[in-house]
Amino acid sequence: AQVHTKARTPVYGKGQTVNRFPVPDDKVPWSVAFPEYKPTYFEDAKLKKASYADPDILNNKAAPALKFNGTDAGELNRVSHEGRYSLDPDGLPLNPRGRTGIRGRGCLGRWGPNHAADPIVTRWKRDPKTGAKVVDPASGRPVLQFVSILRGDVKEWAIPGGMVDCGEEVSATLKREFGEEALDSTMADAAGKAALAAKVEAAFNHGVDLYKGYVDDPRNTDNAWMETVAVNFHDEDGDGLAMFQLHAGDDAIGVCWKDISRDLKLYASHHQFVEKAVQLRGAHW
Ligand code: RP5
Ligand code: MG
Ligand code: MG
Repeated sequence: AQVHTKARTPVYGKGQTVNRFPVPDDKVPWSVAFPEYKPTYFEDAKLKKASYADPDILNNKAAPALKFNGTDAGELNRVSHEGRYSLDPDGLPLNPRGRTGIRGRGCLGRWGPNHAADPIVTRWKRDPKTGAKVVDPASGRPVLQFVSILRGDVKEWAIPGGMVDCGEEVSATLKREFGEEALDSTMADAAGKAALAAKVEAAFNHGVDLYKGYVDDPRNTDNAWMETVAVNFHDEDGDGLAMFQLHAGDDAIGVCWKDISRDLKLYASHHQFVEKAVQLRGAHW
């Protein structure tokens, strides 16, 4: 497997001046000795007051124990898709993909896995006049498009995914986040919200799982990391999802149907997830 790279981005976080301790490729795995390793400790101050965040178990020894590799009483899932993770001598979970140069949670709320869900909504690119599928001349394959959002935090194009709320089903997260980020459902009135939710509900009934596991996210640290379930919702005939009115909402500042090819530059490891949709659909890459 490839070593994580976005999780070693030299400067951590937006508008931050936190530098990661440099970790060369060969020193990423915990199994490789690295005696000089002194990761920078960083914990975003906003986590102290955030309702979604865990207590600071490193500095507050009186904090209640968290059920690592299990599920907390409040139904918070701390199980990793990557298998059992280890804890360091201070009881902090260790990133299953190795060193990142940052110790602590950084700006992630949870110690260990932070679970997200990513809806990859696709359609075929079509000629606006004839409606025929557009075929790439070099590969001879039809071009697939997906709904991409521009993230407000780092200004990178991404899948409109988001965090799984405590006790929430992943299938619900996929619909909710797509509604919030790509259809701007949070700004609609109660009737508008219900109408949008019903549309998404109907269109999201035939998802195909593409990926479950670690995300190479720039927010990852040695003790907290992103994981996701990426699911493909495809509109083969171009008369369902393909016709949705897109409006960027919540923390997204742009939204569009993006042509998919190997040259796409996307947030975190989203490139790798989109490639799986391409393989599934036999599209141009
Ligand atoms: C990525 O961060 C996941 O793949 C998902 O797209 C996203 C979830 O975090 P937020 O969008 O809520 O910041 O790692
Ligand atoms: Mg969101
Ligand atoms: Mg999001």
